[in-house]
Amino acid sequence: MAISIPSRQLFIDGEWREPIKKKRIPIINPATELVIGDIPAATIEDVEIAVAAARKALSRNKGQDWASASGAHRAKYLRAIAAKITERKADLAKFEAIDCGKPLDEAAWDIDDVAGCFEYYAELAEGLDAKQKAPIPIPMDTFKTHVLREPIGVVGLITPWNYPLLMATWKVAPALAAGCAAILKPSELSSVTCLELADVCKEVGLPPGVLNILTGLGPEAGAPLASHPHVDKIAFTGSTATGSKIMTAAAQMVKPVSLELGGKSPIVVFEDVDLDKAAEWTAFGCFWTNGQICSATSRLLIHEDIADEFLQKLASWTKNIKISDPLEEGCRLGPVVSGGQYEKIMKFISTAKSEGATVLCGGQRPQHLSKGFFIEPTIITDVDTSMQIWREEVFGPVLCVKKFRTEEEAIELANDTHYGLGAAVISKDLERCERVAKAFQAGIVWVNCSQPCFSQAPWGGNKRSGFGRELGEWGLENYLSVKQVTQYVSDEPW
Ligand code: TXE
Repeated sequence: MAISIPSRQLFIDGEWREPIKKKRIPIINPATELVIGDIPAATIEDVEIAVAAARKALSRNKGQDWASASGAHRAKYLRAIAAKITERKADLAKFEAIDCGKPLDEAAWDIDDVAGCFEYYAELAEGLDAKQKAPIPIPMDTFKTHVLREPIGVVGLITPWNYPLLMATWKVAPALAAGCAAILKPSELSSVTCLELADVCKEVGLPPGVLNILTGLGPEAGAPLASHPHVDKIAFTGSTATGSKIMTAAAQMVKPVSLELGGKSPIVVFEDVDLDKAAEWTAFGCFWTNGQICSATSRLLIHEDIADEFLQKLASWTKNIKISDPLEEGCRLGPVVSGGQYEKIMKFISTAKSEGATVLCGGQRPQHLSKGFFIEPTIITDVDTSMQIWREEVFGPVLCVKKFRTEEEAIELANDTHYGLGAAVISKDLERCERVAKAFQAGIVWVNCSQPCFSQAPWGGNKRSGFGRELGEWGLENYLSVKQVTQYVSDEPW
């Protein structure tokens, strides 16, 4: 299937613009290792122009600019974007598949979620109008107090490569709904669909400067955005190391940040489970999107009474996962995103072996695929809690396993990590599930499942997995500033 990727420029002030330095970055299809196009590479000069355009979008025609327009007005654009995304779904899914290696079916679900997320924040934008000027009860009748919920201003949105358009949407949709003007910097490893979002914005006539999209490298395009004095907030999803740099840059200007960072999430499987169902959720929780999910439940804690039988089932389930080019019918696992990620994951596996762990299944390039960054889904046992494979985020299809005896021990092992993003528990005893869910130190907990995610529910982590919540009404709050207005209403002198 020959797919041609449109050649695009940066999207600034409602127009396509060649980057000032005219640099471009090749797009590599991770399934074939072939160059299939290129994207523009923004630098600090382009960031300056984009920030000025975004500021202008918030100040032009005072009273009718994006920030002071009604939520209902902004919602019309968000709904129009959702409709166009749905119209272009087939192409967008293919672009996602060849740009980041995601199986085509999964990519199509992502695009549905993108449209759903824009629709959802259109609804919340409409709801904002009714919430404005809501009176606050205060204990003195000589005063009246109400609250205005105003957009934070110009926001920088820096996103990763694992869910290229969806992660961008989790930030763009609420930011625009709130009335902010945004500059989106997607990952250089997979920017194609974000540039298509720019084309959609052009088509629906989104006012110039409201959304600017700068593709490019992290240090060249992301860093100047994070440290820019006229960017009022940064929202970031990516590695903990880069998140820390962004926080440091933002701290210089006391700029708010929200950070969704890495994870090493546990899944605890008790002895009373249906083994087949539990094996399926365990495999799905770690191997979905090739394990390239911040919340992947990549540490399995299995009750020792069922460990041997469960691992046998899990291994045979895992060996049956169809690994192929993402465009091939029935593909369940594509390549990892890049040569760099491939090397990094293989190194994790070899270090685990050298530290004494056992590879129960996988751990290699699949024999039937000689090209592409493919790695077999891998299960690693005989793991010690001091090993790198147990402690560090792999961000690949690698599950490591430890046995436990008691509920207390399982919770202690689950929480023994610097991260705190997701956690899952599988058991028929729902009271136990509730206890364990409460005890997990994580922002997202799944009971008898792993990974489902809904636009309406909060998403984010604790500890080194970051702070702030995306999605739901929390996602909108990220981009709003609350202003207290108190009026003296008595005729009596104060
Ligand atoms: O991430 P980065 P990379 C983890 C995962 C992966 C590792 C490296 O473990 O193996 O990170 O991936 C931009 N200032 N996650 O290198 O660097 C960059 O251009 C401003 C987990 O891709 O965090 C991209 O747009 N921006 C994760 C974004 O930051 C900078 C998803 C993320 O890139 C920058 C992705 C800088 N100095 C990777 N340097 C998750 N939590 O979902 C880079 N960027």
